[in-house]
Amino acid sequence: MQKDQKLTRIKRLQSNCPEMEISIEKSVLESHGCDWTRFRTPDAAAVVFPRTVDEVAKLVSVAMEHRIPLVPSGGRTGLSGGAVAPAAEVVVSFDRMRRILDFNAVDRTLTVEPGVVTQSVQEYASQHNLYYPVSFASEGSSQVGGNIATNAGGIRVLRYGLTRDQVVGLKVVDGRGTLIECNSGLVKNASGYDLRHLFIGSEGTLGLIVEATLRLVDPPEPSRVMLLAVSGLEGMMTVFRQFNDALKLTAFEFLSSAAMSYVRAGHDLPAPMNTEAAYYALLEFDCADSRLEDQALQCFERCLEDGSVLDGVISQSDAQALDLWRYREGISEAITKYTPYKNDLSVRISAIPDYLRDLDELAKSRYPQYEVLWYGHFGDGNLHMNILKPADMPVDEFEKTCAKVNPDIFELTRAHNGSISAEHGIGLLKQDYLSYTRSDADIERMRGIKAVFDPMNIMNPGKLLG
Ligand code: 2HG
Ligand code: ZN
Repeated sequence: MQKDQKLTRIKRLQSNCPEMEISIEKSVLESHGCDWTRFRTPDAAAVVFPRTVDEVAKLVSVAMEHRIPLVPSGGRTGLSGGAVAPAAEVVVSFDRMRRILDFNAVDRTLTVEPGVVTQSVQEYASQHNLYYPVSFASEGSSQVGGNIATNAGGIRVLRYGLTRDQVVGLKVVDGRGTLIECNSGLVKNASGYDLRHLFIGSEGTLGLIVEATLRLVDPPEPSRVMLLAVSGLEGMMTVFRQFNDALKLTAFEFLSSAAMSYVRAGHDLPAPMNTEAAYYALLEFDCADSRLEDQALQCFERCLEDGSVLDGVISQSDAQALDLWRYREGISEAITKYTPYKNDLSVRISAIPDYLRDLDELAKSRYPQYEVLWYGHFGDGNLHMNILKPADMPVDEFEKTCAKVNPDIFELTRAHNGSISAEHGIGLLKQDYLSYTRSDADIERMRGIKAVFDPMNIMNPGKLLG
């Protein structure tokens, strides 16, 4: 059945969009039919590579007429299955839409096509003595369109906000094939509902992002990075408060001792210091002069005295700062071979110690057979929970046993007023749990919004709202 469906879809595309590059090669279907999620098998009908906005609009009109489901695909670095095509969908890759369209030095904006890689935006900004602050480990392959569709976060959210906060203009082809232009790069625009923010974080379920105008900011001050061995979660909060009150933080990350062991083993990294601890904090702060460095060292001394910090190192050069960042940024890659089952959770920053303590107890009692790693963006309340698969266990069985505990994890998250997805999205993997964070009425409202922009349900169907 799925095979016939695929053939029909391919034929319809070939005859209606003769100008479009269409691939049905096995390797392309496999590579472009999925993201970094390991728990779903891709089975796309075809992958299309539009080159222009007109081609995208035409594609969507044809898809609407023939009810062809479309799955938008960027750098495919997502972790919730938002870019997986498991049911004979047509994948829309933006690999051929990678142009930088405009740089405006007065407005400090950069207008790009959706397939531009995040790191290219950062590099372009820095060549013009400006800065694009969205940063995360997969920035070398993730694309701007995907970042916007998932409202990507990363390591500098606490200073600069999420991708949402950088988008000042957006063009989207919605599920009706209509080009919608939002906000035109304006700083102020009090003319009613801001549709831009509906598309940001919509995971491709409302339309395809075809152009974005991004805000660039002043280059950051010279900074220092510290890696601290921390006594426990209360200690982590003390450290956060001390440093956050005294200095201008650009990042405050954390990792558990197990995460430290895996990242060291995976990347062959030396022990960062002599002392081992339950948790480590990695912080980055503006440090343009020795006065600020002194302040940081005073904070460090105070934390040593009150017992929250046991040991620590501070970078003395940019190269050392990058080396320290590897202990945090390298974790996800280092544990990929253990097919980790991931939950991406958030609570208010002040709630982290209580929440994480409860979660850790739950994990220990319900997953006694598994190793659970904690790391994440402490400074914005985002915890990444990674459960490692034992080598001899089949993936299906592992996924099922991990998922069994999800209702309890998410109930706990609800009790702490948190969210079941902080920055990775709902995608295919978390949709059964959406009601732990959003009310039934909210979900109905979202369905109503989807029907406005995508009445035929061809935009990434089966994702987010199911
Ligand atoms: C990170 O912060 C990424 O390193 C990946 O968001 C998180 O691997 C994860 O669960
Ligand atoms: Zn993260």
